[in-house]
Amino acid sequence: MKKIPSFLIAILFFLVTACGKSTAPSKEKLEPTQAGKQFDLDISSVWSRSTPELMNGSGIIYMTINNTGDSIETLLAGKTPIAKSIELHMHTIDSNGVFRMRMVDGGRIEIPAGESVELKPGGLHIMMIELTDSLKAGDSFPITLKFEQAGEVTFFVPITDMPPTEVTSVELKKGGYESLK
Ligand SMILES: [Cu+2]
Repeated sequence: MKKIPSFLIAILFFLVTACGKSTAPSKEKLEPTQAGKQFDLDISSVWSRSTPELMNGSGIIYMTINNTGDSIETLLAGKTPIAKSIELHMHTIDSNGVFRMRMVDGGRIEIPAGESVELKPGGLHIMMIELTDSLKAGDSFPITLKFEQAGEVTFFVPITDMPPTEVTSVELKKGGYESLK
């Protein structure tokens, strides 16, 4: 048997590992992370934009909500200890090209069975009204969302300057944020 030069083996090894790395992780991260499948929900890419000062006292939360169940789910309301109230909003551009936001129709966001709804800059978002503190990058705070099927679901929202670049699911807890204490 001919001896294969060691530099060729090194190149082959590099190619194999490089290919493995480029395809595997993104798929894994899209899988729901909840152990025991407590909810038919997978909530990922959660973030709130930092506000160095308490600007007009409001803050915005973005996320992707995936309905992994086989019936429609509806986001009805939310609450957080760091704001007086929460509204479900939509960004729109009016006929004069002016950027506006308004409450979503019916005050609710529907997520069809097996589908995802993205709350992202320029579109749907969760608005925090009358914040009690500024939002510092690196911190996080709890939020409770109320769904028609799943009921109250609580998780932590990380505060960042930039949208997250990776799809990472948050850990969901049943009940309101009061139960975290
Ligand atoms: Cu808004």
